[in-house]
Amino acid sequence: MLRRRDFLTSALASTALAASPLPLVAMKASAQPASVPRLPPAFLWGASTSAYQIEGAVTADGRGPSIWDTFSHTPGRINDGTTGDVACDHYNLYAGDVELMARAGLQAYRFSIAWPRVMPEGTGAVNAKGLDFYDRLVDALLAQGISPFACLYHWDLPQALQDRGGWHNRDIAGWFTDYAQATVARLGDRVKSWAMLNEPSVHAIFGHGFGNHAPGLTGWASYVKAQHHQNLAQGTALRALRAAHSDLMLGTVLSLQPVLPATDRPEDAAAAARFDAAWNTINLDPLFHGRYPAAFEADFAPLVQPGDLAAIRAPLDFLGVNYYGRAHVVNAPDSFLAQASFGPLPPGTHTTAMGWPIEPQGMVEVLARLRDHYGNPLVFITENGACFDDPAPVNGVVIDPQRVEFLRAHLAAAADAIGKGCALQGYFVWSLLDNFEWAEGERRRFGVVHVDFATQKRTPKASLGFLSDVIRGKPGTGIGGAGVASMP
Ligand code: IFM
Repeated sequence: MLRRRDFLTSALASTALAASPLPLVAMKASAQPASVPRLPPAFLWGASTSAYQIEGAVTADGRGPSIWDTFSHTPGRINDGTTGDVACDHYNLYAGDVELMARAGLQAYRFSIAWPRVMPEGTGAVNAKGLDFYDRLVDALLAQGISPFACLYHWDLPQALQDRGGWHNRDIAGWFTDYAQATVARLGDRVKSWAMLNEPSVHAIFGHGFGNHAPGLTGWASYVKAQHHQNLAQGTALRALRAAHSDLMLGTVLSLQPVLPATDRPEDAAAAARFDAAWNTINLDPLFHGRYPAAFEADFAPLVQPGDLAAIRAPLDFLGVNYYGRAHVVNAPDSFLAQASFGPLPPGTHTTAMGWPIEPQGMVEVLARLRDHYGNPLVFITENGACFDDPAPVNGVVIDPQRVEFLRAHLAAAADAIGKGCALQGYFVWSLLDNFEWAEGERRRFGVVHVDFATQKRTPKASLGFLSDVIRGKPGTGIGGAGVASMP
């Protein structure tokens, strides 16, 4: 197995830092110079995406249907009526997208593999043509010196498996492990970093509890089953991959947010504790401590078989943390989610176009919690970014000062956390491209690259130029700083 430091060194040795710099595009200075966060030289810089959100080509080369195909084609499910049928057409346009990353100086790319491309029926025969796509993508990345970070599951379950119970069927731990082994057998000679699952609690909460994500199931019992079987699949697959391969970095990705009561009412404090268990520690505690949070042990007990908790606790080489903001929570007796729900934000809190609070310090709190209560694991921020109502492209650029400021503030928080002893080793912006934002469809834009969904034209945003300058260590960068951002 690669030691952690060796892995980072080899990833950095092959970075695109030497790639040709991007042409300069003037950006109007309109604010006071902002400080530029200083991150360690070995810090890894990347961008993140997921398969269903960008690939399109949903029937190409033998891909089977996923639960998101079914869901997005169900009238009324997606707010703007779009689907992932085409999305960013990354399946066909991946080479240009890789080129953009290289020109920006990004060193790593986190993407997910679509299980229905690899196994259209979810189990059984492997679809070689589906894996060929990832082969081409990985080779293109490596040719540009970009390290591939693959995630095996980002919510696009084969529909055929949903028809057999999906995450409610305990057999899914074995199905997922077979799929993981087939995928790593093909790509593991070049892809050295593998995450098992993306945000299992979010998938359980929204897809299997609230029902506003695929597969649209509802209720607490449904959430509990989806949660336990994801945990079990994660641990089972990770152990199998570890046994078969000695040179891989294996981990998983969680969405973590500090949870605070929205008021000083005691019932909201109790609700916040329950919400924290249902969102955060429902994954963290079994992963690192081999137990479910005490508040919910009884709910999980009927599902937990001998050996499950030991399997889930398989040691991770890294933890991916997706951070967007804190949760401000109120008691909500009617909410399926532990009788708790999102409440009002503290007065004066700035928000993104999703209405999410902008709270960079929460990232430090999450990382400090991992340091203090979960053994300070090696962490990558595998997602952080923001949705704003960006202006249209003008002269080949989209000026997105709010996103620049969001990134600057969160990179400062990352530096702060490292200074406080957190084992943070890298940062992947969410997202490389504007994409299909699940139930919100295409109207919510998180990219550092603008996508015109009608023409598929890519236009870099100022935020990509900002990141590019930070990666290259240029002083004075930032909104209103030097007044210039490097842009493709
Ligand atoms: O788009 C999602 C991603 O798929 C998972 N994490 C949060 C992002 C923004 O909502």
